[in-house]
Amino acid sequence: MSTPNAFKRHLITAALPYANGPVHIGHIAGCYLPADIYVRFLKMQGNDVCFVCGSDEHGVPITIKAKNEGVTPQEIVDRYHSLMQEAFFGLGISFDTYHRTSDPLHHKTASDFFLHLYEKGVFEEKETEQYFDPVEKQFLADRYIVGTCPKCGHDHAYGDQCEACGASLSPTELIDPKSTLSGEVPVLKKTVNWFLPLDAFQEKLTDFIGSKKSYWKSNVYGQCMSWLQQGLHARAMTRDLDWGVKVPVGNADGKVLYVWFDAPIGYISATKAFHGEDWEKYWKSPDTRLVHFIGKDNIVFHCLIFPAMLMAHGGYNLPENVPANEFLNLEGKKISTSRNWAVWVHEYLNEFPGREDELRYVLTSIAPESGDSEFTWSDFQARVNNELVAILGNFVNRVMVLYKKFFDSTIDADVSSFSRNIHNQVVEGAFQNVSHNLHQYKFKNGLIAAMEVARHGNRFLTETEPWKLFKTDPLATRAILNDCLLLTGQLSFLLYPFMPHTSKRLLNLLNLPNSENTPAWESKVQFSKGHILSEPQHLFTKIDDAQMEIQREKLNSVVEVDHQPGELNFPAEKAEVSFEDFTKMDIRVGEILSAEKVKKADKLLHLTVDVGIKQISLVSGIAQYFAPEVLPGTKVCVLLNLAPRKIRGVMSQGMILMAENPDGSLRFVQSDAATGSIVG
Ligand code: B3M
Ligand code: ZN
Repeated sequence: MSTPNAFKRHLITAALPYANGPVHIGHIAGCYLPADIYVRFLKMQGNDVCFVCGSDEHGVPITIKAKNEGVTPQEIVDRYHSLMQEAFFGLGISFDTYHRTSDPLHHKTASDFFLHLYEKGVFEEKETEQYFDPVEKQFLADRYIVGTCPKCGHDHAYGDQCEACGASLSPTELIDPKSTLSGEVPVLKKTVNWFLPLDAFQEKLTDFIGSKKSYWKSNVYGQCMSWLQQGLHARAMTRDLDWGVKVPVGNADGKVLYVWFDAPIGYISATKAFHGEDWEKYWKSPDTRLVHFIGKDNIVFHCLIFPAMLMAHGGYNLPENVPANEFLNLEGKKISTSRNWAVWVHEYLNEFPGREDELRYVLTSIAPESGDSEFTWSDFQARVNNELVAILGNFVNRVMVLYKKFFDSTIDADVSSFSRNIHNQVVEGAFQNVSHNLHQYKFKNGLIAAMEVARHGNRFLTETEPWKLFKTDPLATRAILNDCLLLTGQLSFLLYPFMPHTSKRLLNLLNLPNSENTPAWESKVQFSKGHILSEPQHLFTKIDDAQMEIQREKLNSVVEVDHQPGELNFPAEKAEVSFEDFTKMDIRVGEILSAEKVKKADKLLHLTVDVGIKQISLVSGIAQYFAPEVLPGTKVCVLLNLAPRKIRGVMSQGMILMAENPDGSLRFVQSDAATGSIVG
């Protein structure tokens, strides 16, 4: 296996997240946190590392979202670009640059890359027939066509795949296809696009992947081999769409580069943005090592398609490793942006200020490194309380408090080495163990190895009982506590890649210099005579049940409003109900009296509605579609006898009936009958 130490330079990339939604804990655990830990560690070891990321701002979903909201795609990506950037920064993800693919530098880079391949004659120009939505007047991406699966008969298969039987499909195979944009039957229309002949790279890619067998993660290697065994086919690298990087050749009006062609070039643009003229050595020098951190759904693009693009271009390094992770689930279900089943990082940072490292710690501990894993709030609470508070925090706090009590927080002689050799062994072992694991992308085990020093410190205190010893032997007590101060210093370096904020706090407690620069790996601390420690302060505090209850309630009050395009637009018919069941529902015409936003909930409005016999309070997930000030006076239909429930602390005593457009946007079901009239 190639060892990172053999290289001078490292270019580390983290997948560019789509700028059509905020970042959630699944993204962090799967990609950004492992990448950040790895980069911090490499930098501590004195490597020249460039860590790039940015927003992926092209692609059809962004155009659909813009259409739904009646704004431009640029407005959508501006909104999410800043939100994501702030969330990453807040959590301490230390990108050297966080770029964006709508930036002119990226457009030029991607355009030049395409042109280079075009001029080399790499592409195949092909005329194909594509589905076209006659109402929306646009070609339809595969995902925006639904119909009946030719293999299993499922009536809601997508143009690229049937999720019922797993068959991969092409849109023309669907029976009774419909556009999810307008609901219309799409028509076939001829169009020319440029294809990358992946089949021509089959052999080179097989050699490339084959050479990784001994040291790539088996899930990544296995997935690549399975693609290769099925045989690669030419893939279109351009699309008929007006949002993206324009295809830089003649006769290509209304066409842009395929989002998966331009997005990985985003890594190159980001490197240029950071390093200017020097960018090339990070991409082309044989002493540079390229590693892509991604989630498992991006494997084929990073391990086969992007390498084929780089091979076709020539002069570029190929990825040395692609340590893709699996998925993180949340409270028993798949995380879903469209269903709002997620813990959003920007919300976490607001609701748990100063607790960035608690999230980093827990997400590293449960990272889906070799299989899907799960986040639950009760596990989060247990790990914070039983590990961070009870082990790490407790050790450091005992040392700080005892030092203050017995020695007025003042060191009486120079202290630079442990009084007992056992500590050296434990600390050296921990540095080696963390290093060994991180080199192999085993972040969970790395963190356990670092925490071992805190466990050791606690055992040492328990065995030596300095609080008892002081009376009879103050000198020995000092030696014990000095050892513990040195252990605390070592912990600040061992934990730095995983918990940089805590690392800083540890140095602050010890009152040691704490520069903005990355500390060196295996650094040592020393205290000079007369050094005064800072006031003892808890590193972590317990998370109580009430805080967790709020989070669980928040999750369970999720209202489904924001659908991904193509998703849920034509749900299958529901099972039959009896007339009697139907008449159980008390639906009445109501009039909205007042509407206001629910605090810290982007999608919710709190409404007061007059339903004739009374006024009720309702919480409705319609904030994205209606401004609160336009609602008073609007006539709506309300299901009155739905069991009341609290949503974000506000009582909701019924439900407003909404109709959902095929594109996922919502409209009121309305009647001009008098307020209070029964519907049924
Ligand atoms: N934006 C997909 C994703 O966010 C895509 C990654 C691009 S990396 C070049 O999962
Ligand atoms: Zn099927």
